[in-house]
Amino acid sequence: MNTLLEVAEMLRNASTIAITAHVRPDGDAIGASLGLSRLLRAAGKKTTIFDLSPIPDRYRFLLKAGECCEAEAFEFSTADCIVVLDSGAMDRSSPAVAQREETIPVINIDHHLSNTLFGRVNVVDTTASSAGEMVCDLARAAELSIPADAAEALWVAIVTDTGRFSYSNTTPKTMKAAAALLQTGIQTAEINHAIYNAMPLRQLRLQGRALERLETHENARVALVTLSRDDYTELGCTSADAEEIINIPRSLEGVDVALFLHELQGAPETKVGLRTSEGYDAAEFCRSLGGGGHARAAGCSVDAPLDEALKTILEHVHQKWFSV
Ligand SMILES: [Mn+2]
Repeated sequence: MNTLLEVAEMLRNASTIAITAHVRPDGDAIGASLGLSRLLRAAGKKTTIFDLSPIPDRYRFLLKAGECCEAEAFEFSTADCIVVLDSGAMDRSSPAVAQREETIPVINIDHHLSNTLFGRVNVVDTTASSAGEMVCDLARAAELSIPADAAEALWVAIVTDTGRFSYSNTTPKTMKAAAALLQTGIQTAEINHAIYNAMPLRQLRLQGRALERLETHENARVALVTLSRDDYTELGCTSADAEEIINIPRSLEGVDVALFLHELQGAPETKVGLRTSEGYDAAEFCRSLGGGGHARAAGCSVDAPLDEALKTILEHVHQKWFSV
């Protein structure tokens, strides 16, 4: 494992830095990428964020022209290093990373318990709430001040990965990082509104559909919702509209294990999102099924249609946590 000080030194000696994050990026992946890119640009570096897509509509207000591109449009020979943010494994990010790892140093900055240390340089801090918080730590290590446009993006990263400062990953250090971002004068109420209270109708309808599907198991200690490919098609939604769906089963009284199972368009498998209470290791559970994540929040895929995947997952849940 390396340190953020070492990364700061590498970045200081670099002139062009390529940045990416995990596929189907969430608020943290997007916010951390934009935040790092902007603070490095303010320090005089050239940066490009590649393959950060698809960006869910609720985060589009953050984007500025010329920050992001497809890997095909980027001249990798100009890059001194590739920073991969918020990604637990090489295959969780753009294939362009694996294709270049021999020739360009890959810097892996992440907070997932299941991180495989796939980079040439690896900083994995499982106590950090978010990759965004780690970018704040990196800025401090590099003695770089955070400009307001970077602060806006990093705020989004921290707010979304902590569930608006409500999950157990929210620490005093998280709050201090957030306070430093506020200090730059960013309009956090407006940002929060854009993320949480400006949902397109289809997204609320999708939540309604999921709520109708709520079911409980194991004496209501397990709650889950499902969405099929047909649900997405019928409501004109994609999985990018489903980021908050897991909060539906998670919010039910007495639930220790919350699950969201859904079928992705154009893929044969079923995606599984998992949120758990203390004493139920979500990362370990998902790792045993080829996925990964954090202790309280993790995910995996099951190579089967929804009904079959649901059976498999419920059997695993029973075996692992409720069979004695
Ligand atoms: Mn994250």
